[in-house]
Formats: sequence, structure tokens, C-alpha cells
Amino acid sequence: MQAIPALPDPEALAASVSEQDRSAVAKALNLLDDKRPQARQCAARLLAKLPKQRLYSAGHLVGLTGPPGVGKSSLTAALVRVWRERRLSVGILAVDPSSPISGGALLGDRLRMLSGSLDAGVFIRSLACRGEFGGLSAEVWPMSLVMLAAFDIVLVETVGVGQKEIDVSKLTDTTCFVAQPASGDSIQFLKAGIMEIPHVLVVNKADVGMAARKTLSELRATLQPPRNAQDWRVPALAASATMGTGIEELADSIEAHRAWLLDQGLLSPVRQRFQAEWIIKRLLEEFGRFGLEKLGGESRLLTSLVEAQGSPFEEYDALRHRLLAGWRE
Ligand SMILES: Nc1nc2c(ncn2[C@@H]2O[C@H](COP(=O)(O)OP(=O)(O)OP(=O)(O)O)[C@@H](O)[C@H]2O)c(=O)[nH]1
Ligand SMILES: [Mg+2]
Repeated sequence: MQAIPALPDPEALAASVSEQDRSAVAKALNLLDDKRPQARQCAARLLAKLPKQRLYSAGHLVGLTGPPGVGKSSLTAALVRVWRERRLSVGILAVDPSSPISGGALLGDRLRMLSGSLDAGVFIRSLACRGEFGGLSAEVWPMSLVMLAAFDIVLVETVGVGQKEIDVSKLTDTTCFVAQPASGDSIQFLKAGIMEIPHVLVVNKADVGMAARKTLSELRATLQPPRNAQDWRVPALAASATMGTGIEELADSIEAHRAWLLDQGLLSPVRQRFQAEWIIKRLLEEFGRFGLEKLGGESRLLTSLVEAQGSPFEEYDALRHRLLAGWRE
């Protein structure tokens, strides 16, 4: 008979996560994946114990997305090297549509290859893309919060081919789209508004030469200049993960976007909004539109959740109880 894993003490686990204890982070992520009701309660307490300041006002949640094989994992490895040189710790969530095992292993290998070795300041977790939450697993948001408590930068790698449904831009402070040289798809998606405009655009495989330069200039031509002086100006860059060129600039652009968010006072509101949307999406999945109407309608719910102070599980469970209690009456 297989032993049922014992549940950890959420207070102690939260403290160890905040101290960047990698095995504690792994344990916390497993807990978020555990569907048993007691595990859910334990996870809710863990999330509630993580330092709020780190979860909502610090660190950097970076999304790296792009078509299959464009070089996202290679760029991640190259970026990790730059970030480690800058003394930043990095947690990576790799969302793999095919295999959670090979995806993580591949990324790990690439990181080892490019970064020499994986030091204690880098943590990788790969996730299967279960397709239940608009392509992204529902745990990605709470998992990102756990990682934010531990690491300076949390990078989420996802395969995205332009559709809004599998968009990481609803989960990360800064979304970086990686484009393939000589591929018109991303340009078409951008033009047609099928794809959310990313915060940073990068054409990888610049080492192929002409085709990469052409794609870069086409992308630049597609980008609209900002309407107001204080708006974010989306940079479009070229990089080569294998040659290691353009990586510092990419890291700089990603950091510049975070600085802009902070300067505009947007970092916390953006994260509160992701959390509110995450809660609403889960309520919608469980109770449908009718459930949302019972709770006062989506837009009112969004307004109140953006102001809410609780952890995602606490807020979700409170609303769920309100609904169920209302139905029992
Ligand atoms: N020439 C060239 N090849 C690259 C570059 N970056 C990555 N590649 C190659 O492109 C292939 C895919 O690289 P990955 O980093 O696995 O791409 P990915 O986007 O993570 O792929 P998936 O996760 O499977 O979608 C590999 O064979 C890499 O060696 C680059 O800068 N130049
Ligand atoms: Mg990859």
C-alpha cells in the first residue's frame, strides 16, 4: 500500500520558503498540487503565511512565451546566467504542453550547458499543461506566489502561438514574446489583435542573419508608438541564445519594464488584478455565470477582489462558502 504523504506544518514551511530553502519550495509546490481537502486547507494557510510585501510589491514575475522551438528554454538559460551574474535568484516554472518530465529535464540540461552548473540560486519546476485553465494549469498563479516568496525573479516559460487563451500576460508583470526569424505568424497575430501586445519582443536566433533582421524590422513596423509620453514603449530586440548575443540587452529591457511598473505605481495593482481574475475564473468554472451573478456580478466582484487583502485560496473559499450558504437557505 502506498503511504499517503503527511501534510507539512504550513507556518514552518512558509518560513523556510521565505528563506529560499529549495526543498521547502519544492514541498510547497507539491502541496499546491495536492487535491485532498486537508491539503487545500494546509495550502491556504501556507499562502496566508507568506510575506505579503514580497508577494504583491516585490520581485519580478516574467513570462516568456513564443511558438514551439523558438528557443525559449535556451533564452531562459542565457538569461539565468546574466541574472546570476547580477546576484539575482531565479525560480523557473516551465509549462510544458507535452511532457512535464522531459520538458523540465531538457530545460535543466540546457541550463547546465549554458550556465556551467545550477547553483543554489536557481530553481526549476516543470508543469504539465492540463488544459483546464485556458491552457495554463490553475496552479500557476498560487505557484508563482510561492516562488515570489523565495526568489527575486520568477520566470514562467509557456508555449504560446498567439491565442489569447493560453496567455501568460494575465499572470506575469512583464511578458516577453520570442519570435522566430522568417515567421510572419507573430506579426499577423499582433496586427490582428489576436495576441496581447507583449511588453518586450525579441527575435531569437539572430545568428541566422538576414531572416532575423527582416523579422525584427517587420515587428518594429507593426508596433504602434505609445499615445502618451508616460506609456510603456515596447522594445523589439534581436538575440541569439546560442551565441549569447543580445542577452544583456534583453535582461535590461525586462528590468526596465519592471522599473516602469514601479514608477507608475502599477506593480501591486497588476498583481492584485491577476489574483482577482484568477479567483473569478475558478468561480466561473465551478458555478458558471449564474454563480457570479449571485455574488453581485463579475465587474463588482472584480472591483472588490482587487481591494481584497487575503490570499487567493482564502478569498476564493470565502466566496465559495457565501454562494453555497446562499443556496442552502
Ligand atoms: N541558431 C540558433 N538556434 C537556436 C537558438 N536558440 C535555440 N536554438 C535551437 O532551437 C531549438 C529549440 O530550442 P529550445 O530552447 O528548446 O526552444 P523552446 O522554445 O524552448 O522549445 P519548446 O519548449 O519545445 O517550445 C534547439 O535545437 C536550439 O538549439 C539560437 O539563438 N540560434
Ligand atoms: Mg522549452
